Amino acid sequence: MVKAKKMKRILVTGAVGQIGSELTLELRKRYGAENVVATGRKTKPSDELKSSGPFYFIDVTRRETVEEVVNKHQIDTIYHMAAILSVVGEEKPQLCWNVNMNGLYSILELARELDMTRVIIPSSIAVFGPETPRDNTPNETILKPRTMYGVTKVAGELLCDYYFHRFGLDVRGLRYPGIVSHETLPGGGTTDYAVAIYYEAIKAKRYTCFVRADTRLPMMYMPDCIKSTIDLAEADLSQLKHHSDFNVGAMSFSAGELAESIKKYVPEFECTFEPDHRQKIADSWPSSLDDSAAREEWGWKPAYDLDAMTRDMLEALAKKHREGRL
Ligand code: AKB
Repeated sequence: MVKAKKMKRILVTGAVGQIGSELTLELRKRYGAENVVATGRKTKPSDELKSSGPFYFIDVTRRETVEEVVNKHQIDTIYHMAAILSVVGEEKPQLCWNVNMNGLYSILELARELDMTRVIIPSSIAVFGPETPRDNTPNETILKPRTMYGVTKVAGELLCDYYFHRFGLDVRGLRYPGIVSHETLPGGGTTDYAVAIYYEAIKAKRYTCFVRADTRLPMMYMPDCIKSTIDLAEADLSQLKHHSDFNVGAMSFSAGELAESIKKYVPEFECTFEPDHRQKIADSWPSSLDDSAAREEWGWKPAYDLDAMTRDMLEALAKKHREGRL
């Protein structure tokens, strides 16, 4: 039986990314700034990320760069957020495999060798494919993705579960839907339109969306994303039947409905739809998720629906725009 231990010193990889940047700040609030070490590969961290606690540049595909920071700060928990997303993964499949698989393998091996307390490794709705039932997609279902990103996420889930069962490493992960936020832009994903549309609604009052209006995907607002990640990390291990592959749902809307929800608050906003190569990826993903396993095993419950998210996003971005920060 794997024994639950206490998380004390945390390393976040991909801390400059869309989720990692906000996750790091929340973890620093909870566990103390000095106990949460942020790392990125190349992108300059924001002033807040850099000044609020330790920050290092590492490359997850070069294990020695990770190991150095892990040893220096006696890390016992890793949130491994660094990954290449779906669109860039299709442009550069070899890079996607290298970062997502070899990077993951290094993290898992390091955690195993050092007998770490916990590793949190996000997965994605990209594990599903065209043969998967699209509506209310179950946790256990057909996993035959058509993108390299999806392939690495399926293989990653299996590898993480293997480390749990074979080595007793407490690895946990959730399948993120598209994540919408106003602090850090996402990079290279298929669901990026659901973020860009808000920025353009405030800046230009118009947006050309790269998927069809009827494209319906599962989405989640950042506060729920951070909550789901930390709630799963802190869940009672004895209650978990799944480990690395929890569906987490929050809302599901079409790109057309998203544009309409913005129009309620920005009536002059105009959205046109010009699907490109990303449409095919979106069409291979579910429209909504059955997340009953997450609800039953660790009490998952989202707070934001589309309208609440739209209000919050527009308010935050309008403020940034007024202050010249957009
Ligand atoms: C992407 O679009 O690639 C990501 C994801 C759903 O994992 N946002």
